[in-house]
Amino acid sequence: MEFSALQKARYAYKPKLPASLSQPLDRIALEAGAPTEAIADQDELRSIFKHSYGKPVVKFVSGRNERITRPLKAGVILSGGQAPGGHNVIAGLYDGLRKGNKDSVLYGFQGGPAGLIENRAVRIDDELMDRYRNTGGFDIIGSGRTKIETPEQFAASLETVKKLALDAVVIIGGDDSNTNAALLAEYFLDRGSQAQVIGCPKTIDGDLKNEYIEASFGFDTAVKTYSELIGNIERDANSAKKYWHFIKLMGRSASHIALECALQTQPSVCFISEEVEAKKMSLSQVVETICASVVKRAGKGLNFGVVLVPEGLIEFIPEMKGLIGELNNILASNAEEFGEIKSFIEQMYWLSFKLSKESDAFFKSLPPEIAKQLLMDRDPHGNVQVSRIETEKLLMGMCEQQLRELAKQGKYQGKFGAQCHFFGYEGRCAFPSNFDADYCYSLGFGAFVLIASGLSGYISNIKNLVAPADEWIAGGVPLTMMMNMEQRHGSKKPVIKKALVELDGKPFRAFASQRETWAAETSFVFPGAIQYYGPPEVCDQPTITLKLEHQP
Ligand code: FBP
Repeated sequence: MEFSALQKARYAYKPKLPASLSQPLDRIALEAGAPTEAIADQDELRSIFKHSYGKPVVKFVSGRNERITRPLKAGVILSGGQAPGGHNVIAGLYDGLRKGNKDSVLYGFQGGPAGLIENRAVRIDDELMDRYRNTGGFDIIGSGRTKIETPEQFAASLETVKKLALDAVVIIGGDDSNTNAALLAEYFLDRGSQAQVIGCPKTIDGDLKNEYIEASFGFDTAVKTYSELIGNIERDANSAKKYWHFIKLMGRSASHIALECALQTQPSVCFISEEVEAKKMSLSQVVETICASVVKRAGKGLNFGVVLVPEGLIEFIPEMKGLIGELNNILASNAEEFGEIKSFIEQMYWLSFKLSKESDAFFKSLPPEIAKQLLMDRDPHGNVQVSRIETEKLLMGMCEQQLRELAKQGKYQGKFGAQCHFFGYEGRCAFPSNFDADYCYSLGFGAFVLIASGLSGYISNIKNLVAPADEWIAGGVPLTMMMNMEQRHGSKKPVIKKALVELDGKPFRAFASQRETWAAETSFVFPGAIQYYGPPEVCDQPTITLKLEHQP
C-alpha cells in the first residue's frame, strides 16, 4: 500500500494526554465517588444488573497504584459505523498496556462483535499498530453491527474470553454497543468470570452524550469534514447563482450533525428533526418552509440556496413516523410471507390490508422510489436504514411541485434548478482532527487504566473538553448510570438513553436566533478543510456545539 504525504506526517503526530494520564503509570490512582443510580427505572435495572449496578464514578488522580504494572491480556472490538479516531483509541489502549508491562497482550476482534462470538482475533503488535496511528477508518480490524443478544451468543463470547485467557474486553461503540458492553459485563460476573468489560463512546452522530460524556468521538472530524464540503457547495452556489442544493447529512436519529454544520456554514435552510417532531410539522409544512425561503430569495433575484436535511428527519415527521412504526411491526412479524412477494405493486397491495387507513393513504402518496426505500431491510437493531432513504430527493421533488403551483397563482416568479447531495460516508473515515486524535488516544489510555484497576461495566470518559488537552479530566463512569428501560421490539429493554438535540439548549437557540436572516439573505460561511498543523485557533478548536454547551 502506498502512503500519502499527509499519512506519513500524521504517523509522527504525538497525541496529547490529560495531565492525570501523562504521569508515571504507578502514580495514576483512582478516586471513587459515591454509589450511583440509573437515570430512571432504578429497581428494574438493579435486578437486571445484579452484580454491576450502582458502582461509583471514578476519576484518575495522582497517587499510588501498585496493580497497574501487572501483565494483562485484553481484546478490543470496533462496533457499528466508522468514526474518525477509532484507530487512536486502540493505539492509546495498546500503548497503555505495553507501558504497564511489556508482556501485556492486545487482541483485536475482527469484524465487530461477531469477531468475539466467533473467536476471530488478531494479535496487535508494534508493526500493525504503527501503520494505523492517527489515521481514519476502522480497517485495522474492521467493524460490524452484530448485536450480542441470544444466550448462545453470550455463551460463545465467554468461551472466546476463556480460550484467549483475557482479562478484559474493550467495546468501542455507540449507545447500543455500550448497552451491549454493560450486559456482557454483567453476564461475565454472573458466570463467575473475572473478565472485565469497558466501553468507549463512539459515533459521528454525537448522540451518546450526557453529563459525563461531553462528546462521542468522531463527531468533531465528521462535522468539520461535512462543513468543508457544504462551504464548498455554498461557494459554488454563490458563484453560479443557478441552483438550490439539497444536502442530506448523516445522523440516524438525532440532528446534532446538521445543527453543528448549520452553525459552521449558515445555510439558507436547515431542519432539526427534534423540532419538526415537537412542532408536529407535516411533510407539506417542511416543504412550505423551504419554498418560503426560495420565494423570498427569488424576490431579491437570488435563485440559489442551500438546504440541510438530517437523514433522521424522515422518521421525525409525524405521519412518516406512524407509517415507519407500522411497517416495522408488520415486516418483523410477517417477514417470511413478505419476503415471498416479489413485485412492488404486489407488496403495496398486500400492505394495504395491514396498514391503518391513514398510513396506507400516506404510503401511497409517496413517490414510488421513496416507498420502495421504506421497505428495505432493517439493521440488526431493527432500525430503518435512513442513510438509504433519499429524503433530499423527496423534498426537492415536492418543492418543484409546490413552486409550480405558486407560480400559477402568481406568487413566485423565480427560476428553480436543484441538485441533491448526500454527505455521510465522506466524513466517517477522514483523518481524525487533532481534537479527535487526542481525545481518542486519551479514551483508549483511560480504558487501560480502568482495566488495570480491576473495573468492569464502565465507560472510559474525558471531561472539560473545551480546555487544552492537558486540562482534560479523565476517568470512568458506570454504564448502568446512563440507562433506562425502553420499549424495543415489543418488550422493555435496558438501554443507554440517546441524547437528542435539546430545543432549549444553547446550540439550538443560537441557530434559531439566526435562521430567519439566513433564509432571506445569503449568509454563507466557508470553513475550509480541517487543518492539522498551524496555530491552535485554526487547528485545535472544538466544535461550536461543544463550546456553546459548555459556555459558562
Ligand atoms: P453508529 O451509530 O454506529 O456510530 O453509526 C452512525 C451512522 O454513521 C449513521 O449516521 C448512519 O445512519 C449509519 O451509521 C449508516 O450505517 P451503515 O454504515 O450501516 O450504512
